[in-house]
Amino acid sequence: MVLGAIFLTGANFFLVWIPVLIRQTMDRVEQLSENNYQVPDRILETLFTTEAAEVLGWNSLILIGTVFMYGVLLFATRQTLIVTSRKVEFDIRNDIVNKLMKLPQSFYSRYSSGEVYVRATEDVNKVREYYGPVIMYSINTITRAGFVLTMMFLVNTELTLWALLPLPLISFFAYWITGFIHRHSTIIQEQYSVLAGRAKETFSSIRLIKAFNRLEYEQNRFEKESESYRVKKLRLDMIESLFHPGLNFLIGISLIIVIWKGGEMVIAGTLTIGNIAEFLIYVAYLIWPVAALGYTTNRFQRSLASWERISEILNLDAQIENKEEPITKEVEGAIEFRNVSFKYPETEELVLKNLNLKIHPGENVAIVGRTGAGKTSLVQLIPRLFDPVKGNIRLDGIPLKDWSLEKIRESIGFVPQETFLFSDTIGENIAFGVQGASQKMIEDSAEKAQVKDNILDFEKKFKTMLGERGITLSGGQKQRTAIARALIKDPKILIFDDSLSAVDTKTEDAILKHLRSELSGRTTIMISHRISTIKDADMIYYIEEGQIVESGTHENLLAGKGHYFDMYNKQMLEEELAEI
Ligand code: M5T
Ligand code: MG
Repeated sequence: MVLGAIFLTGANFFLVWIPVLIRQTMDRVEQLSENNYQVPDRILETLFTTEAAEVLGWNSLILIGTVFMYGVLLFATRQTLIVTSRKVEFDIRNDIVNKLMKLPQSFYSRYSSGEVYVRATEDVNKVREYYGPVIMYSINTITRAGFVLTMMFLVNTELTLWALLPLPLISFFAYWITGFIHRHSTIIQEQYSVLAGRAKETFSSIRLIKAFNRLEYEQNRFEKESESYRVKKLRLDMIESLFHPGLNFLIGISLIIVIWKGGEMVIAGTLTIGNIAEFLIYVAYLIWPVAALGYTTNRFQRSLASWERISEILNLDAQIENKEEPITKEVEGAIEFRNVSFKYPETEELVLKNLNLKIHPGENVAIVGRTGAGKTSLVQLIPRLFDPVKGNIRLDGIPLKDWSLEKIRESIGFVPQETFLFSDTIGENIAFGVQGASQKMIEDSAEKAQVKDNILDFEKKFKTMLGERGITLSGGQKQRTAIARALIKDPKILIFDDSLSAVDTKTEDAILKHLRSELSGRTTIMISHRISTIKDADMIYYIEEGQIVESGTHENLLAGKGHYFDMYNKQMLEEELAEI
């Protein structure tokens, strides 16, 4: 940046000599014309030999040289200052994304994804503008105005003062109009996000809209937002169209003053014609730096606001982080909850209350309970998606907080309740958790999850694209793909959060058989609403309102005639009814 400042000062140094050269040339030409000098017919051939040609030739050459130096230095300025600002932008953006990846879930419930997106893009861009254009224009304004004003005062103090008269107006005008444009662009930007968000929502739920016959309603809703955008945009366009004519009007006033006052002085004999030409150029040189003063003040304020928003994120505490020298040894798979209480950051109510649970390595555990009982919340604590508010969780007897986050997460195969698949091929979706997974690994885990045959039925097999630009899997296919994704990691701990709910009982049996035979020696936690899924588990926990109210094997629990027994009977009854 220092280098850029030096280049820019140099560029402006050369710039101020251009009007001087023009003045000299004009004054010499005028002298020659007063002496009735005869211009030779073929001026180029006689270049540098006749007096007129000498004046024009030499001065042109020097002028070209000066302009050339100005151009080279300006290029060097941009290459240093603007390039620096791009690098700053690159660093800040990486820092933000790095931070965003680590921030706790509570951050994401506080900020919408749109807001997060704007901070990582728009705000970073505004800060870049500070390092680029704002600094560049500021240096430019200072050095150019310094050189130009010095020259102007050297030539004629009175005319300088006259010429400077309208300049503050230009500065103020630029400040006012860029401020106005900025305020309105922000409003328009917001309106645009609303419009884009609505369009995205509409098209991703297009099936629902058609099925509920809401096409016309959605169309009208969109049109209303679109109309509001149009009106706001047109207003901004009008103000923007005012900018250049307005600026030109003020410039015109400056130029008229120079010609008027300068003309008087020429007539009085205190100034030459060349001086007027020189002054007109000086005034033109000053216009942009002076306008830039208003413009940069505005930009500077915006950069500052953006920087505040960015540093707010950068200064946030990641909360769930590795402590110094975390444990990275191999995981055995013993999990213990000790008096664990948990609530979500955005609510007050405890979701888990003083919960105790002990799972031995290789044990096959099931968690059942009514909807909203806290099953999902419980298992989310194991890979530390959240931390408990009270009590602690131990993995192999060591508090989770002492473990390396990467190690814990690497050792857990998690199948969330809601399946998320990326817009990528099925193969890539399965391989997600393992870098450089081989085709064989992908196929094996698909086989274990009982989804391989389905995939082979697709024309492009494992290369079939999913999501927006591809096919949509059935609910059960999605779940099994997610199971394959967990299995491919070959994890010590497997967590299935209601992951067989969309699978028929026959497929479920096949999956469970595989899990039991091949995956023995792994700790498995299975959440389910269906007793058939979990009746063979080593241990079943019944959860109600964040507490374990019953535990034991299937037989034990039935004999206890409690909640589990009721649940079982209800399901048996339903099955019988279904058979009739
Ligand atoms: C238990 C609340 C939810 C419910 C309670 C996942 C989640 C849940 N909750 C939040 O406030 N924020 C969240 O991100 O916590 O919910 P659960 O643990 O999801 O219950 P479940 O898994 O036993 O239910 P289900 O329907 O999956 O069987 O009050 O509002
Ligand atoms: Mg759940």
